Amino acid sequence: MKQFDTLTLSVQDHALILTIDQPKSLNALAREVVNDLEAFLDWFETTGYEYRGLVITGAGEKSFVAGANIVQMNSMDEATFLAYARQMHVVTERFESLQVPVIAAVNGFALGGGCELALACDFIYASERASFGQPEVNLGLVPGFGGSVRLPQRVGRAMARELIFTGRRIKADEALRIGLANRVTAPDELLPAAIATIAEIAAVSPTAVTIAKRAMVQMDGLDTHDALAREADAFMSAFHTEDSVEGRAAFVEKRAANFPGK
Ligand code: CO8
Repeated sequence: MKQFDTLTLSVQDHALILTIDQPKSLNALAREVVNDLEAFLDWFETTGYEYRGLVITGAGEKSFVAGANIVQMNSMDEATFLAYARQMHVVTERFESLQVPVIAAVNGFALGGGCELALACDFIYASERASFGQPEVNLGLVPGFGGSVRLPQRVGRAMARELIFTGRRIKADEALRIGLANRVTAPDELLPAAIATIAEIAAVSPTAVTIAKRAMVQMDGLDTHDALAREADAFMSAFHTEDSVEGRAAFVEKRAANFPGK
């Protein structure tokens, strides 16, 4: 298994688990972490597709990711600061574009850049200990790793504005209520729940999941008419796959499908 200084990888069933492993700084996104996330994506995009899903979590019991590294930020010149933000834009877009589903398993603080990393995942499961927020306004800052864009997409314009303008931290139950998290679990059940969902996904057609994901990413921001045209393209490309031929034949023959994955 590939090794990184600030990340650890492990495998459970069909899931690859990526742990941001800097618990002393509550897994804040130091430049070294962001560089490792890029290197991880380089590796995963070329060799990782044997896994049917990726789970991102944070090391320790306290934090998922406590945001950008504020200490490092203070010593950055303007060009470096901008490069840091743009690098995380690229990283979050690459996570969003992976061919397999990505679940954020939020085990503790998901603040600022941590909430933004979770928002770049397909969906979020939260432990009862999780909390979320965009506290940048407390630092005289605004979200810089995509929160202004993805938080309204997830929870709606008005709720996103309230959270960003107040910098308020919300608990897991409220994150569930506003649609930020899909599910809340006991801390010990968090990873098993994410792994179980990836096992469910592993039982269906891999090509269909990839086509559905790609189409839904491309639809973000399109109007209904253009998005429906995109859905028709996606449907037709799925219809012609070997997985679809097998899936439809298996239904007619009343047997379980054995998807070839193409
Ligand atoms: N950066 C660096 N170090 C951090 C961070 C962080 N974001 N968060 C925590 N740490 C460090 C602390 O400094 C402390 O280190 P040390 O032990 O050496 O003093 C250690 O982690 C433990 O933290 P605390 O002692 O503060 O733990 P508490 O349990 O008392 O508090 C909190 C936990 C509430 C999470 C608190 O640490 C906190 O408020 N952290 C900052 C959260 C925050 O504001 N995050 C948003 C940052 S801004 C951002 O993410 C914007 C993204 C876009 C940037 C664009 C760049 C161009």
